[in-house]
Amino acid sequence: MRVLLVHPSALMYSEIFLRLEPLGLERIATAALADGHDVRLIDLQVYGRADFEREVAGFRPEAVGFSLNYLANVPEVVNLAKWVKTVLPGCTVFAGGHSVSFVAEEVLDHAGGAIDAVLKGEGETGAPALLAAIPDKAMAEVPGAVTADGPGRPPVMLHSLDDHLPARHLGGRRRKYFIGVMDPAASVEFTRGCPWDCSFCSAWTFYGRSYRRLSPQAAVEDLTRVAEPGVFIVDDVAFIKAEEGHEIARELERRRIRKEYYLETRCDVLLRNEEVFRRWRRLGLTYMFLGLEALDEEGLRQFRKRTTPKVNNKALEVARDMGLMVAINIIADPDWDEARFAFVREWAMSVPEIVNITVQTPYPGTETWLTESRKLTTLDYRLFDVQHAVLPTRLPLHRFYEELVKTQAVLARKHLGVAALAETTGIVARQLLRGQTNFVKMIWKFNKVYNADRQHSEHQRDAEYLLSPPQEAAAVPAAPRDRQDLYVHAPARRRG
Ligand code: B12
Ligand code: SF4
Repeated sequence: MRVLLVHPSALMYSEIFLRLEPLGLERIATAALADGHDVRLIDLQVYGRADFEREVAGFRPEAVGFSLNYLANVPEVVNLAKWVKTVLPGCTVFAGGHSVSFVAEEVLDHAGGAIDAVLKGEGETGAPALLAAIPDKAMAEVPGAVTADGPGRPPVMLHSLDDHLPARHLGGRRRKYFIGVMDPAASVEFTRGCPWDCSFCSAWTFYGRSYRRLSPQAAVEDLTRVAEPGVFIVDDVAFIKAEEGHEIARELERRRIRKEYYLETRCDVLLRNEEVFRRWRRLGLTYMFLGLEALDEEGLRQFRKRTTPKVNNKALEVARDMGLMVAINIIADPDWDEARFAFVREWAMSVPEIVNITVQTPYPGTETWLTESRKLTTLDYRLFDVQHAVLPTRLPLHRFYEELVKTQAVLARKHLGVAALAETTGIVARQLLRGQTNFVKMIWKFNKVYNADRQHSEHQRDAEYLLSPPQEAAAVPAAPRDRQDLYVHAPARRRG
């Protein structure tokens, strides 16, 4: 069967920092190729709408699968699906990915028949099963599939992550993928899932609070297929288990593979497993993202981060001592006033790290979606991008954005600091020599993207599709004791 896999376009506010390859779709492509399908992949982060239309017209796919990891991409994907059905009425259209797994019925509804099925959960198992079911019109029977007939059987977890290493050759325009100064950058996955349960996050509810890994052999095999010198490790929390990180490191040392790495981890994990991070530093680990989220005890408790300001500060010291370039995330509560923004700005200026500010956003699939007692002020999917306030702000909304943008400017200064540093160390010059301009362009785009008037005016746009509001908060216990309603993949003890 001719199958076209499609990743939607990048979100404007993220694109200035990074643009990464669609790893999930590349893995699904491998699974579909193994079943003998003729598979193509188009990533609209790096190709335009005209390219997509040309691909559909030329390839005439019998099935089109959209990736919907991000809620803000829902309207775009629904409209693309409707367009596909008008030009190829016989084509089966399906969608899968992180966010759509939590709003499957709503998305089918918005599409009004243009999306035949939403596949919840991991796609490496679901997509091949769905493709196999198309000729018999048995899609509703596929585990994880939600169709016009309603939800069917629960999704099945992949037996081994070693199977279906990403089909990177299908993408094209790989030089467009970058993260900060790491330009170009490929992505790899060593582990999947997260055993913590932060209240604002859906990584744990998607994977049923499980945590799995690729074998060190498969992880290294995948790395050897990566041509780029820079690698972003997509794991939610890198090197949770020190021994696993050591095993991969050992193999890389043996095979003398050295690249530049960017990873994300928790402060407590960095402290607990300092040695493994030091070893990876020697192998090329250069950039680290630490999700601090809050600066005070109370904030950390509210987010159920299960860590303390003391641990966080200590971790920053350790990372500095290792000579890593660290980026930190802080979550801005819409309740912040001028004084709180000023405090955060002051703090951000006092630390050498790059500080990133995102706005607290209750997403479907998170606990805060159910427990957040403040009423959502908008149901426009496009505003659920952690750069807009979707909860009531204490300050007038425009004022809130002014403060946010002013704070983002601190961030910009940090970035410009990094740029200046990069320039002095010759990184930018070397990138330009190699024709890599993503990072340089990003520096200039910054002021254009972060703009209070624009962010404010985006709330006034007409919304074609609206998110269904969460159930009345009162109907939901404050801290759901039985969290099974949140899970996409059921936790191990419930599975089966
Ligand atoms: C790596 C990552 C990123 C990378 C993006 C990589 C990329 N090109 O997509 C970067 C760093 C760029 C990123 C940025 C952001 N991210 Co992010 N990210 C992740 C993370 C940690 C892992 C995703 C990943 O690559 N996994 C590995 C691959 C192999 O899996 P996958 O892509 O999920 O695909 C699997 C399934 O989803 C499914 N699937 C995917 N597509 C399809 C398609 C079909 C047809 C089917 C059937 C199945 C299917 O099958 C795949 C294989 O099993 C997740 C958390 C998580 N654990 O999922 C958050 C997560 C997805 N991100 C999140 C957020 C909020 C963001 C940002 C908005 C945050 C920010 N601070 O700016 C930005 C927006 C990015 C954008 N699109 O512009 C939220 C999503 C919230 C939401 N509901 O929308 C998540 C869930 C984290 C969280 N805190 O809850 N992110
Ligand atoms: S925020 Fe990080 S540590 Fe917390 S549940 Fe999500 S992935 Fe895990």
